[in-house]
Amino acid sequence: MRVLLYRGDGQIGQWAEDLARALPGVETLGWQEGETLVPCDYALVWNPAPGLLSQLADVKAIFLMGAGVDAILKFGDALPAVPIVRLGDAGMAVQMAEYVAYATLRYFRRFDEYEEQARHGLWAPLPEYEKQAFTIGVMGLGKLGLRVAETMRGFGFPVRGWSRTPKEVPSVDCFAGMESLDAFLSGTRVLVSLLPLTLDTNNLLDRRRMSTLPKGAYLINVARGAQVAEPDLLALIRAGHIAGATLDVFRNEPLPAPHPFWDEPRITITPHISALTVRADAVRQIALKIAAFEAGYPVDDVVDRNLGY
Ligand code: OXD
Repeated sequence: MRVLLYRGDGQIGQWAEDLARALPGVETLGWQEGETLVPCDYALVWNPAPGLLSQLADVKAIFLMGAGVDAILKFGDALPAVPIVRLGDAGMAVQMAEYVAYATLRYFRRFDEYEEQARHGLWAPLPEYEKQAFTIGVMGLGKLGLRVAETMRGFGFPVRGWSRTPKEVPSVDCFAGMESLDAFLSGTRVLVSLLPLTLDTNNLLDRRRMSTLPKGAYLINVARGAQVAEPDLLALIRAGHIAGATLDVFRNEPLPAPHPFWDEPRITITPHISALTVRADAVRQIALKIAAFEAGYPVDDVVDRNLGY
């Protein structure tokens, strides 16, 4: 079996070694711009180049080395008509839960304010926030969103979730569809986005919707930056409506040097590290899915191009 490996950052060496271990006998190959690809059974890609996609019409499936699909679906009709499979959890859900728990507790226990006080040599206990008034609202109830919701429930926070289609999650107040979005937002103190980026979620968090959050709300974005209208977020923070934001993703990455977010102390910036692909888990998962394809069994996490995830 021949498998093509391609990453926009060129880092395929370890993936090739791990895949050879997981699928003995597999032949892995790379590709460079301008080359003609030899026929392959499968492709593993991340941030693929357009010149490569047109050569993948005969593979049995394209596997993504990450969870997000926007970087491949943006090619639209230029994509070959073969199944595209994203990573399921693969070690990312626990990292998302760690990140969101850290950011939420930092606000809830007011560590952000204590950090600031300590910088000024100030010893001054602040009133505690009431946990029942600190509802966590998780947008996107896929594998990662569910893990985040469960983790925050475990700390005793009220948790609500919002998804495109109705879901039932124990101890989570579930909302579904655009018609319930305002009701979901109006009772959310900490808004966490784990939504995929689609035509419907691009700019979903605009000024009007973010104003629906109660005064003093926080935003944690670990999904895709383009879901947030960045100037609107900045305006709402400066106006005091949104108390702070922890952002791991941005419309343009790396976040450009002159971007005003860098100068806003109520915005905490991390460089797209909330959940890094755990290569060993990812390769194990992909190898099992290749075995399922070969045996003609159904495979999880096949991307629905109409839905955009
Ligand atoms: C992903 C990411 O989609 O790293 O996996 O953002």
